[in-house]
Amino acid sequence: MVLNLLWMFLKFLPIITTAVQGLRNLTFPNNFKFGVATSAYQIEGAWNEDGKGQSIWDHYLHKYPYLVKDKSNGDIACDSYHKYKEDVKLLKDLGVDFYRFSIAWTRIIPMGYKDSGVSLEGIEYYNNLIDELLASDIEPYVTIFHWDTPKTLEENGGWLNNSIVDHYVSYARILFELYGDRVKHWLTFNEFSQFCEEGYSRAEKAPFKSLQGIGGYQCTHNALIAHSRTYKMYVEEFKISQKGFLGLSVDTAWAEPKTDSILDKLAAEEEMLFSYFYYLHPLIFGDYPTLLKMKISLKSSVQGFRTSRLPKFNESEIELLRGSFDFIGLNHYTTALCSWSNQKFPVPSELDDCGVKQSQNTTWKISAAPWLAEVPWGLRKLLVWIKEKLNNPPLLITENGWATTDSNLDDNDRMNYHTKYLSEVLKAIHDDDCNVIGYTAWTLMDNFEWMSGYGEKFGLVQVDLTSTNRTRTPKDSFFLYQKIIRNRKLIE
Ligand code: GBH
Repeated sequence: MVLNLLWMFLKFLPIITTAVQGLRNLTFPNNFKFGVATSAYQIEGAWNEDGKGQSIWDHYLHKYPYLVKDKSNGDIACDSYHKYKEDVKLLKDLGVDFYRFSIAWTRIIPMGYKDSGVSLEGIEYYNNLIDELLASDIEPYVTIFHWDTPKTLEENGGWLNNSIVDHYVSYARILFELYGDRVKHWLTFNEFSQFCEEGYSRAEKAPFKSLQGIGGYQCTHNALIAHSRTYKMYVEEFKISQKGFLGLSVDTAWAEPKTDSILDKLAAEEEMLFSYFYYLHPLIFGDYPTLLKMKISLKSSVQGFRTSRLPKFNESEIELLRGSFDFIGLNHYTTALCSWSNQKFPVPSELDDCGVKQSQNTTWKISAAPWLAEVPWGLRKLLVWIKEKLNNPPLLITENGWATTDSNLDDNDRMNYHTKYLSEVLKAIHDDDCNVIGYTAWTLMDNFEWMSGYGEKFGLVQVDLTSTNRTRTPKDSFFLYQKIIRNRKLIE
């Protein structure tokens, strides 16, 4: 009898534990952090106030306004330079653990150059913002560079000229000295691919250069070195006293094979190599992936270049790069289907070097941004890929969000998107043992969406662009996220 009961109990045990597990799956680990992100040019405005110098975005969008879909720019944007206190109130109400924002280099050092003098008003602005955040129990997570290169440095070649590394490192030093007592999480760069390949190879972002197959690689090379030197400086001079962590944000879509065929699987791998492994491999193993080096070098020689279009790291740079982070930031929005392309890309070009064609499944829901399709399972696959290929680094999702054309308060699509993507994060944590330490929604409020102007809205908060007051009103997604954060649990 007793034995029978015991037997019954043992038989039920798995059922009981699955139920518990199912429940546990909706819950985020205790130390998991929630935040929202913005960037300086997209929200601050006040482009020429209080001695701020010009960035390439100020300069080029004034010079070529027609490049932006609605001919707008970030001159005023959400006016956060003047309204930061209101922003922090919203953040407090939202209940986030941290706020990821970026510092405008030209507010701190108007002329950009090392030793060219700082702006006290600019310094004061971020002091105030940081203090306001801390007073509200919100941790500042600071992006040192979100694409707004000082115009003066661009006149000297910008990220194509390796002398920018010194200027960047000394700018970063100033930030650690000024704010490191209160800022414990730093991101050196936001998305190499966007300001490098789009900025210097494809002329799709400032400074609108089109050195295809060359510019993007050179820019990335210099930025990677700048990152690793900044990490070394932080570790050697600041980390022990300030006790902070330094990482960077790299973006990638998940590359899914278009069909089950071996060829499509290889194409998807190739896409991951060029869009992601390329940037992360040096930081983990010290150098670019061998396959990438071989392919670009081979193509370069066939094309008549005397050396590879992909620059080489020397021994000391490799030494500096290897392991140069405390955590990795991931910006992720969508998934692309991959197959080999028979399309003629320009030669040379990064697209040609990779050679993969991307498409979307016709059944996927597409956002107001045509590149952004809702494919939640892609995030889980990507997180597992990162765990396996990059030795399971501490991974902070630094951006994830959904675009709409309107800024209606009942934003169901955005609520669905965040819920679905967060549930894939939970599966990756609980079922796949991925080391995901936090999640950041892009973005706090509707703002200047680069070449799409104000037409694509990613915000949890609506901003009335017609009022000089830039009135902020939380959308439904704001309250959903608030609830998720408060319960540390997804709402079924
Ligand atoms: C982020 O980049 C940025 O960090 C942020 O500033 C921005 O506001 C946010 O995204 C929303 O866009 O398929 O050729 O049309 C996102 C990076 C931008 C990468 C779009 C893929 C597709 C271009 N993504 N891009 S294309």
